[in-house]
Amino acid sequence: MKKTAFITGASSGIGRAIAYEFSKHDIRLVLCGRRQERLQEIEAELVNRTEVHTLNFDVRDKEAVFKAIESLPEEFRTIDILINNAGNAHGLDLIHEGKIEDWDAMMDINVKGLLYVSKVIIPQMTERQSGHIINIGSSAGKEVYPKGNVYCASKHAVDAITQGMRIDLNPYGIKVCAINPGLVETEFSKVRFKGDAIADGIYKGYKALQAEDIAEIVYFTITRPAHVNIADLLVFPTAQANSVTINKSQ
Ligand code: NDP
Ligand code: 8X3
Repeated sequence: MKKTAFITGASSGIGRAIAYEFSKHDIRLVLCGRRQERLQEIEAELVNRTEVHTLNFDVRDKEAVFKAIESLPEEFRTIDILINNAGNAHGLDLIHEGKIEDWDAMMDINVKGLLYVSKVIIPQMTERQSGHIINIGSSAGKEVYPKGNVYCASKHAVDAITQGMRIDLNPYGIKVCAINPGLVETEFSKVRFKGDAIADGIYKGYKALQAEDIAEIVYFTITRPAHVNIADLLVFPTAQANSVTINKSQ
C-alpha cells in the first residue's frame, strides 16, 4: 500500500533531497518549511511522480505546528514515515562569546521543534501500532567540537530523544532511528555563518557528503524488512574522520 511521508525542512538540503528520493518510489509527500515558494517549486517538480501537499510553518511556533498538521486533507492525514529534519546551526562561537539569540534558535528549532511535530504525529502511530520515525541528528550529537557547544548540545538532545522514543514506542512496533551525518554540502553553512564568506570555504578541498547521499541512506532505512530497525547511523565523507579531522588535501 502507498505510504505517506511527512518531511520537515523540505525546502532545502537534506529534506529536499529526501523528498526527491521518496518521489521516485511513489511515496506520498507532506513537505514542510517556512519558505512556501520553495516548497511550491518542489511540489511543481514532483507532482507528476506522486501526490504532494505543502505545509508552511515555523517549527518553533507550537500553535502553528498543531494547526498546520490538523489542516491536512484526508488523503495526507495518515503518516507512515516522519522525517524530523528541520534544523540548523546558528553561529560558531566560544561559549563565553556565544549569542543568546543563536542559542535560542538552535534549542527552539532543533530540539523543541522536533518535539512539537512528534507530539502531534506520534499518537496516530501508537493508535495504529505502526510507523517509522527518522530523526536527523548529526556527528555533532556524538561528539563535541571546539565552539560547537550549543549546536552539539542540541544534537546530543536529538540523540537522547531518539533513544527515548525508541524505548517508549517499543510496545507499539514503531521503528525509531537517528541518521547522524558529518559534513553535508547544503545551505547549512550559509545559515550558520549568516551569509558570511567563511561559509564558502567549509566544503572546499575535499568531497563533502551531498544531500542525495543522506536521502539514499534514509530510503534504505525505510525499506528494511518489518523486523529490522536501523537504530542509529553515523556517516562521514571519506575525507572526514571526526568533527575536527578533515583531509582537505584532495
Ligand atoms: P539546510 O539549511 O539546507 O536546510 C535546513 C532546513 O530546515 C530548511 O528546509 C529550512 O526550511 C528548515 N528549517 C530551519 N529552521 C526552521 C524553522 N524554524 N521552522 C521550520 N523549518 C525550518 O540544512 P541541511 O539540509 O544541511 O540540514 C537539515 C538537517 O540536517 C538539520 O537538522 C541539520 O542540523 C542536519 N545536519 C546537517 C549537516 C550538514 O553538514 N549540512 C550534518 C549533520 C546534520 P525553511 O528555511 O524554509 O524554514
Ligand atoms: C553538521 C555537522 O560538523 O558542522 O551537523 O556540526 S557539523
